[in-house]
Amino acid sequence: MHPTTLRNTFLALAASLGGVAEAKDWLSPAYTWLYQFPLPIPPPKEVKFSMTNPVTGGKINYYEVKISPLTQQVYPGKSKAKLVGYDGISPGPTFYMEKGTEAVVRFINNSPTSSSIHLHGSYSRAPWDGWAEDLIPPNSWKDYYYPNHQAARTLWYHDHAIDHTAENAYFGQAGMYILHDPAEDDLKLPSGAYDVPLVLSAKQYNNDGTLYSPAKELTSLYGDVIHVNGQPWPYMKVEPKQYRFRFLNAAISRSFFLYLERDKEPGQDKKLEFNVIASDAGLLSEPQKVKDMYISMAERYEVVVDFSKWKGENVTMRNTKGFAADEDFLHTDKIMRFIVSNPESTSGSGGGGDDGSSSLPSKLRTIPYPKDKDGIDQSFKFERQNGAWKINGVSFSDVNNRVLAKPKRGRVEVWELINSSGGWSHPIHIHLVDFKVVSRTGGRATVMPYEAAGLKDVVWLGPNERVVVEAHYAPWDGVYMFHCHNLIHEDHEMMAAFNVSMLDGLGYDETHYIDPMETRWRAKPLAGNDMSDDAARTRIEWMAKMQPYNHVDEVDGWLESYWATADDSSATKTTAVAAAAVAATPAGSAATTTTTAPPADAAAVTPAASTLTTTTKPVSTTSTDDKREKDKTTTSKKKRYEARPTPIV
Ligand SMILES: [Cu+2]
Repeated sequence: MHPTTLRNTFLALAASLGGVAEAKDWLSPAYTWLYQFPLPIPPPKEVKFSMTNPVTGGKINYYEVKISPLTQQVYPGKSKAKLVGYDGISPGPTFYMEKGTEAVVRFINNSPTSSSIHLHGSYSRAPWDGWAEDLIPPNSWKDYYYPNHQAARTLWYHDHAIDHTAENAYFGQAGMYILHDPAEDDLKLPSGAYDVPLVLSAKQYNNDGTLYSPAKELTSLYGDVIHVNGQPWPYMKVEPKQYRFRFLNAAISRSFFLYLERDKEPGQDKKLEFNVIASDAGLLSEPQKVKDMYISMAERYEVVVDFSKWKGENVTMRNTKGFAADEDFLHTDKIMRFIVSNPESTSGSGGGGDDGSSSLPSKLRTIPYPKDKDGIDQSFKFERQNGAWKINGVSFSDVNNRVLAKPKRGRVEVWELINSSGGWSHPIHIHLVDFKVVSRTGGRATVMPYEAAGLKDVVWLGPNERVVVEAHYAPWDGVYMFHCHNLIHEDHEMMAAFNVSMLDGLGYDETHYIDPMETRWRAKPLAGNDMSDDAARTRIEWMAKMQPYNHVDEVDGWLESYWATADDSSATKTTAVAAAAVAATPAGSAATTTTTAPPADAAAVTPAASTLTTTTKPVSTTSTDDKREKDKTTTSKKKRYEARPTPIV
């Protein structure tokens, strides 16, 4: 029995004996300051320097983020909570990025535990995707190279360290990363002070005001204290105008079913209308008018709320009790309060168009859905076996078997996700791709309109649900993770990998980035020489010369013309070779020692120890390049696509 359950049982027992009046009201000390503290807004992350990409002539922005301990006074009069956050704040600073400007972000780990950083929503190359075993140990650093080339969207960066993601994210390692593009800017959606990030989370505190740790939890930590941008139940003063709110559910186990109500006229039957305009992969095709909205862990939804009808009133954002698997407590049905002023500001340029009007475009964008495809290519059962969380019976520490899919680069695949674990919720995140939610059967038995009208990278697999998703496995090859985003489940092995295979005949002689543990990109210990701006420039130049992202606009076209003439079997051989090598261990490809990974059965029982030990056994994946057979039919293509420079290592 995990601690929360034990305590709940005690409280319930005490209540039944008349000893406690309100069982399950609180697990934390009572928090009595609802709507009394303002909503904090994380500061924007500043660029350290900009430079020119030596190959493309484009701009690269360079940032440094220090992962540092901090304290936060959550309970007035009690001890401060001890957290670890990006730049020593939680949530971390917000990155504001423009499409077309690449970024290199150096994460410097000044905390006592290892980290790995995943930029969720970015098709980063595998070595910069935050592979769980690609750790940045304490007193080390790693540079992450991000393309910023996708459509405008709300991304987030968060910890992904093997076996410790839940603790690290919960204790503060999460922040927003907002990508703009000109097409979205042209829509004149609410901007500036009217475009507000709202990072939701749910936590539990100890009696002294410090944060309760999820480290020993085995199933879920739902939390009884709801936070927005790090503050429990805050308020926000707004003008009677339109606001764009970017919701991110950064809770480790709690889903939300949100709605708005006027304090004057509360009630589930009086929910207020708002528009959902964007999801994980950016804008929807058109605004979806709703009165409530589900948001599970790691999902992002952007909404526009028009406060002009509620001048001088309070509007409260509520959560719904009694849905999904989540445990409810006294105030978990409340999120935050908006205090709507009477007069509008005369200076604001946001709020829906230059004139402050309340219009919203009826059409937002054309969604690049993958081409329709029949049938099921992969089927995954998310299940609980003898208390362990697994995908098709496999644990992430089962390194010989954890590559569960080998989609060929550029192919569209349909994946079936089945919740076979009884009453639990599993938001499923597939790295690299944006997918279409095709269908949902069982459970809620419907795809919500705001899920269907855009592309997503997380889909909520509710209790007893089966969801079908379809994605284009592009633009890159390489080994990526997919997993449950209940981070307790993820840390306890509900995670696996897929290997987007190299194509022999693509005829595009690129430097490969298939191995997320490749030595040259790994973290390095802090050393004075490395940390100067000059050293950083030299390193960025070296990375840029290998052109990880240069041809992204052309790649889709190349893949399309490849598949127009190639048949599936021609690529299978390569796929199998590459997948086997990486499946044996994801460790570095530069080393030459080949070792066998340990047997997996013990790993399933004690995942923490055995998973970590497997990460130190590198195997060569470069040999797979040598084994590739050259496809004679693509010689002309090969000439057309110039060769890349040899990597400098
Ligand atoms: Cu799960």
